[in-house]
Amino acid sequence: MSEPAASPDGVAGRVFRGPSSGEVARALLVGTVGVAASFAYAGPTTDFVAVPIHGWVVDLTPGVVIAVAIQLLGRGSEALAFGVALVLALGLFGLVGGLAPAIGSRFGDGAASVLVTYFLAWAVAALVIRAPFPAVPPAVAMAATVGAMRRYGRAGGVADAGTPRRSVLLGAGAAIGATALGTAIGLQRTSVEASPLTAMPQSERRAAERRIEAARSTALGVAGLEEPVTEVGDFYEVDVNAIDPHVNSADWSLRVTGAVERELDLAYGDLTEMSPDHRFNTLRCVGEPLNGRLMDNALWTGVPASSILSAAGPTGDCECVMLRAADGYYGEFPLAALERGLLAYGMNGRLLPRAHGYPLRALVPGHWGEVNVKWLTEVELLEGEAAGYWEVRGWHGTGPVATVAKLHAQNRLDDGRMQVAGHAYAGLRGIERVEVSVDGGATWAEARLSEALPDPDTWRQWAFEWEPTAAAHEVVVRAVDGEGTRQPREERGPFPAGPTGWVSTVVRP
Ligand SMILES: Nc1nc2c(c(=O)[nH]1)N[C@H]1C(S)=C(S)[C@@H](COP(=O)(O)O)O[C@H]1N2
Ligand SMILES: [Mo]
Repeated sequence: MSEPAASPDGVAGRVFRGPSSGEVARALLVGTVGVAASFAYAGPTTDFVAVPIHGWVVDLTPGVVIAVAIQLLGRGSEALAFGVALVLALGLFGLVGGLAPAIGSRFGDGAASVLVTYFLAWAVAALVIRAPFPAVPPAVAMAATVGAMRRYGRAGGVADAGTPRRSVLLGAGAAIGATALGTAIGLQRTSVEASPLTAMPQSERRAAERRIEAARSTALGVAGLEEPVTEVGDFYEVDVNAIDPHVNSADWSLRVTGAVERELDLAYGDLTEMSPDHRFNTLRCVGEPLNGRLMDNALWTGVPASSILSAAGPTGDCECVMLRAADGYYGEFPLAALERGLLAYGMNGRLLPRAHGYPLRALVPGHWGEVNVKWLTEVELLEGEAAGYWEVRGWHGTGPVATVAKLHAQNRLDDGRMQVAGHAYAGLRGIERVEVSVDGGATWAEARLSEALPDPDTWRQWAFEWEPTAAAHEVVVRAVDGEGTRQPREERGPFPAGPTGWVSTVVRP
């Protein structure tokens, strides 16, 4: 027998046996060290072994399950998917940590176990990450752990019948230590790469700030109501990633391909050199609940998509376009909508933050959030219709947004009146008025509206005050868009085409 420490469970030598608890614990320790080392090396990037696994988890999960998870858990559904990916990564490396020493021991001494661990771990990691080099750190760390355990085991430590508690404590301590160290180093690595610099040419920044200030002054001054311009840190975030892509603008370019007279390949500098446009644009996610929080407004800086499209010269018949992104996401919609759009590299007077699509995203006025592709890499002019990422999964979110009036603030005023308020949004149709009922829909009155922002695809604040006459008022609110069409009353959930109905709430004075 080449096993140095006699098997404590005394079953060695039988033909079939499952792993002992000690072997499972050792395998898990090796796996933990591997995952931690991968994160220490890669940080939250696609070179971290759990990230591609997360992509598989998302791809293999049926669209309906994802839709339900998003509705039930919101962003928690991403954390859940990433948690599953981490467990799978740990299981995969743990399997290597369990199998490799067993295979190695057939070849004799401890050195063989270390080598087999290294090569097996490297091969598995390289296959998952699809790159040879980022697979080296976890493989080295796992091989070293196997080596250390054999050495320590021979010296009478790990899994020796004499001191099981001590070895368990040591192993658990090693796993916790490796995780803490790997996490600390990995997080350090992102801050080196740094969030996109806050730099934006001074003159542009000032121009943006003047507009934002003017827009802020349109607020109705309601306590507890979101501002007309959302702060970058408060702006909702929806995407398919557990870890957003890290795009370096120096190696990035925007390609314009497909049915065009001339294909283009534009560097970051080519875009920022063009004369910029600043536009307010409200975004709303098709997957949000009726009175949800996935609707926000910002000032975006960039170049009109029309100038880039006309330089390429579209020739296709379908009048449709596919936008593709660095995270593998893609969205298809009518070319005419993109022609009104902005290719933005700035948000509220700063460079676009990574979470919102650095270095470049599309803003498609009047359309649901999902076609406002972040981390944009390619604009493909199509010859025929195609389905985007969410359409493949059953959603219908590439068209114009639905009209909505939300109710997000409720106040008792000093003079005894009650106040309700929110934002109303109808995409490019604009908001003509907001109607409020305080008797469950029997009678209606018109709410106050904030002055419209200078750009068309924007929300407006509304507020309504009244003297309470009952112990409870059922308040209902509905918007009328700029074409005179009232928000439909029929109640439907977000899947597949966005929520409909009138927001209502009971106010007790
Ligand atoms: N590349 C990429 N772009 C994307 C997405 C994505 O997952 N990947 N999600 C879309 C969806 S569903 C919405 S609602 C908006 C949200 O933009 P925000 O995160 O800046 O608010 O981005 C869209 N653009
Ligand atoms: Mo969305």
